[in-house]
Amino acid sequence: MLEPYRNQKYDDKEAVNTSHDLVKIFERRRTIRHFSSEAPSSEVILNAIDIARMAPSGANRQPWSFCLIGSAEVKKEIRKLAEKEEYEFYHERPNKEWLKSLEHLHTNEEKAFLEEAPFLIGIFYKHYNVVDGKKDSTNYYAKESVGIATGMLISALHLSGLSVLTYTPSKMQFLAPYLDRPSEERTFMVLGVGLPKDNVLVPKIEKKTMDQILTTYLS
Ligand code: IYR
Repeated sequence: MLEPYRNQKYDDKEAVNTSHDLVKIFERRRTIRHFSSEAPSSEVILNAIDIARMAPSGANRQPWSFCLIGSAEVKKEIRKLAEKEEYEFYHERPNKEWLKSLEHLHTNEEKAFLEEAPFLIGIFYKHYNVVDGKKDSTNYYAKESVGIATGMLISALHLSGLSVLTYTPSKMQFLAPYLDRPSEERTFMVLGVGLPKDNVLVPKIEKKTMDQILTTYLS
């Protein structure tokens, strides 16, 4: 079945102006690690997840699910479980090359932001679907699809004025069982979401330039 495509129409000038404005807005996107205790409205976050839901996915299987966490008790437990994994990552089975690459980010096993961020979003994906306890169908490109949805989620949060910390726990297996996720779900990422703490500092980093990342074949 087909239906009419009702996309947003812009004239060329509007499109160019909008794209320039968006570049300026996205140039300011940064990962922050210290959140204000002032909590944004959960409505903004729910709408951002609603936007992520519109992401393209392999065979439109939409292999993602999201957990929105605001409970202090749940955040505290996630911090405890995460810090246990991170302690191992930083101290018990350190990969020297990896740790060296992280130095400029000043990260360590302490994950206070998991409690300080007013909201956490757990993002999960599944390679297959289960119906009545049995494997029912395959999801294609599940990781790529959830990656796109996560990008749209981060963009929507940023455009709504919220700041995000993309957290990839060193070992993620602890989260899905703690949140009682179905066994076919794998953790993709955790986002800390909120407003930045006053005068928050971020690492001085460079983004690659367009020349470095883009090759054009335009004529
Ligand atoms: N999960 C660890 C280590 C870490 C890994 C990457 I890749 C980063 O970009 C940052 C940190 C941690 O969160 O500390």
